[in-house]
Amino acid sequence: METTTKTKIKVDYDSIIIGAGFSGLAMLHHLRKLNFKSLIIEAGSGVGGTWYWNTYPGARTDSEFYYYSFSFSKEVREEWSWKERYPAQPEVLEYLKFVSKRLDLEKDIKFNTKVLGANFDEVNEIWRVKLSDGSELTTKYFISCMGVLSAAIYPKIPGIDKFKGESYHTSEWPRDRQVDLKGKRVGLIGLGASGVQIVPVIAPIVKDLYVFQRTPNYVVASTNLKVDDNWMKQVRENYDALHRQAEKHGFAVPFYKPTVGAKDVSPQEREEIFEKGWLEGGFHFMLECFNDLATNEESNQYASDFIRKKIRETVKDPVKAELLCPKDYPFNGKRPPGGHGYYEAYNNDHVHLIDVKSTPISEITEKGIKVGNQEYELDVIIYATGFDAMTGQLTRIDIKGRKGELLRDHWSDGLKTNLGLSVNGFPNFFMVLGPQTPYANLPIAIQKGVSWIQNAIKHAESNNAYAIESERSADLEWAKEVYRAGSSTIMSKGELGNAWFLGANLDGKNREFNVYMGGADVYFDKCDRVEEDKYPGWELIKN
Ligand code: N01
Repeated sequence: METTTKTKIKVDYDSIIIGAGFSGLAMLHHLRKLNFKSLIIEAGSGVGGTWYWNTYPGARTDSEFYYYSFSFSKEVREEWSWKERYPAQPEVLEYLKFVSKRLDLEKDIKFNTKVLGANFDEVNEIWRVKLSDGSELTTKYFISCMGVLSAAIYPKIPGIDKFKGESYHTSEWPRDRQVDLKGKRVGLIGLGASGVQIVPVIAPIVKDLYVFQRTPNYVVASTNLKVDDNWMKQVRENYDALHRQAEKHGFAVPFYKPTVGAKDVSPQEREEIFEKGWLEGGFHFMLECFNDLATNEESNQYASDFIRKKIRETVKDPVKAELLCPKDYPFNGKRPPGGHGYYEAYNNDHVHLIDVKSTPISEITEKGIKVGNQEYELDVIIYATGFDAMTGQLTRIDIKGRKGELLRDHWSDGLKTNLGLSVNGFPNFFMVLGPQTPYANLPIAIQKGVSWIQNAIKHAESNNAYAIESERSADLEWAKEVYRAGSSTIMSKGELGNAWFLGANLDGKNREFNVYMGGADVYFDKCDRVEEDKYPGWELIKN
């Protein structure tokens, strides 16, 4: 197959995409509609991205199946049946394998290969992409589909390499063998969404589980259910409507939008609404109870109090219960994880909760974890310590734009992107779920993103352009809007819990909103308007 795009010299591909997860698979499919010769470069041996790498015990979606999936392919929608309301990792991985097979994507994926870097050749206006197998490929368009939470971080604790037992990061869990935790003494560091999912799943298996907690989370119970044929049929019949509804929602979910604030109703009504939301569970509690939990401190306080009450009711040991209650930051200050028996697990005597906020972990030793003077002897340590989110995957490799400028240097004084899709100085480079895209349910955002990129490229090609490039003024304007939107949320106020979306979970990273907090619906509208108005803020380079 020949390339079809307008280039100054012959290139190997019209587009090279990094990553074969939700984003990469969707991007490849969309670019095929332009008759592009495309290639995905994927580090893993199979498709799946996040769902390929994160095979830790208990991994599952915090979002429900009917909006944690694509709607663009009729074949996939008709032929795939989900099994669980909150699908577990193996099911999501099977789904992505099915998408890949049904849309015949695998023939254009190069597995077991990493992109080490890429540089924009200004003379020829093409990208040169360096791969881990030593080869270099040329392409007109270079598209990152590396996901937002893929660059793992380990904590900086002295002695981390000394431990003689087994240790695993959640996102680097072994894929070629079962990790046997039966009867073992296991230590867990990290209680974000990953750690919270692990606790109740391994508690019944291990001999002792030592949970080293620095910051407790507001974990909202999620009721998982089997998806029967009837439910699946209803969703199938309404896929388009559900996705349209999700696109009109600030978090990109097809949810009811509440019209009142928690502070504006009587205490009794508030309690009833919170109870109903809690029963519905997961993101429904966060998004469907009231319209001001992320913006009004008083209302947020009511939600935070409600969850603390639930924790105290569930956890029998009052000392553990108090430790598990977040007190120094508000609900939503971190991304709230969904719980599946999380607090209940602490009612087991062999699940020990160690407060490492008051006395931090001092050292990892050959035998285990030392907190102050106390050493906890362990067979296995699990690091659920998160990611260099939103930017890490892009800044850990050498992406060089005009004049050889590195993307990480370009962002060293603050993030600047055009709607999180493009960056000035980096022509023909696009990002699906780049930094400064919405804090939202991702498959819906991905679907919008790939379709926008497809149309922007089509626009460049139909105008005979060598390149399409974001204008600096547009990047700066978007950075201003990202700051404005973030500043109006409770996430920007007071003491916060090291949230990844603020870059606050990593020493040395700039503290700034890495995501757009103004609402996915508002963002999608902006993207649509840019498309309709023929891409103001982007320049076409024709000679
Ligand atoms: O990572 P995190 P994650 N000593 O950054 C702790 C998505 N996701 O992998 O809060 C002790 O949230 C750290 O403590 P603190 C989802 O968007 C989705 O769990 O900094 N603890 C924190 O508890 C999620 O938000 C799903 O005080 C240390 C933890 O490590 C995002 O991924 C499932 C420490 C890191 O939490 C990231 O979640 C899973 C130290 N030295 C994840 N250093 C689904 O729904 C760090 N920590 C699909």
